[in-house]
Amino acid sequence: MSRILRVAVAQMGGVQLAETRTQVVARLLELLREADATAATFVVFPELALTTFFPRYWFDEEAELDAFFEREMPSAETAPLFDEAQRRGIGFYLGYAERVETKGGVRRFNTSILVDRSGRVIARYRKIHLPGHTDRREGYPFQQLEKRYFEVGDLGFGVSWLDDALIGMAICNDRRWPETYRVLGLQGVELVALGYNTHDVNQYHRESKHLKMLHHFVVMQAGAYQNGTWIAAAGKTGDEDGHELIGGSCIIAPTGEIVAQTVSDGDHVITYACDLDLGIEIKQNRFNFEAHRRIEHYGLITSQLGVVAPEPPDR
Ligand code: CDT
Repeated sequence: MSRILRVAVAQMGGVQLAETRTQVVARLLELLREADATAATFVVFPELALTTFFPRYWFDEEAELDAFFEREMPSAETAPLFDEAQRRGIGFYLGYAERVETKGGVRRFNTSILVDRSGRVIARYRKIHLPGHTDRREGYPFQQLEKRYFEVGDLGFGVSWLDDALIGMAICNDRRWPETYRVLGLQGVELVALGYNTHDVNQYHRESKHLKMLHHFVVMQAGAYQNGTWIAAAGKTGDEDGHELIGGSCIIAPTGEIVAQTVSDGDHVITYACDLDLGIEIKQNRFNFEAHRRIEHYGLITSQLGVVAPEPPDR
């Protein structure tokens, strides 16, 4: 008998700077209800779902920056989402900016959590592949200050059982790196939940909209197929504070096929009945890691960071 998980991807239109947490949570609640109406039992929300994508702005004052961060989860403002999800028996993935106070000082991460159907946080992931820069870039259409505002995640790429589905998490830029999927794949992941915020233009080089979408999909389709896993990717889309975010939220099968995709520029739910056993054939044959991987030849992947090419021949 196949194992079916009805997965919903809850795409959001832009979250404007002026929107309060309470207003955003009201939108998330509506998306949750829509997902429930499609009989979904697991919902994926975007990266930094509770606020605008604030790393596009330079902040001088720590207090200004901290306004975008959550000190606890759930908080008074986000508790209604947890309560409603529990009432409806729906699990979810939620991305947000996490602020933690430790003996060593304040730490900030770009985080996602996995919440089970009883409203309990069962796993946390802190974004590892932080894009952007730490300095202010004059003349750019926007800043990308994730490297300034967040620490590199310290929890690794893990997997957790949510009912009988083995779920891994990743965030936005992580989807462009094959290592993300392979580390999850080596733990037998069956569904990668992923939230993102991707601008429709690059900061420093021109790229056609066609290529932006191609790259968005191609990395996830390859990651799904090469690891025999489902991927559920939820983004923000449309206008966010005058900046355009790409849509293309989607559900991808372990075959690499896109089985569902959003079409609108606003809040929008898509649902698919994911057969978690669909990846088994791929995991047992084409990408049977145990039988075919040759780790004795992969050492450079963990021992070397950048490219070291041999000297070109003298001409
Ligand atoms: N949020 C996020 O990770 N955005 C990145 C932008 C990369 S540009 C340096 C993305 O992969 O879409």
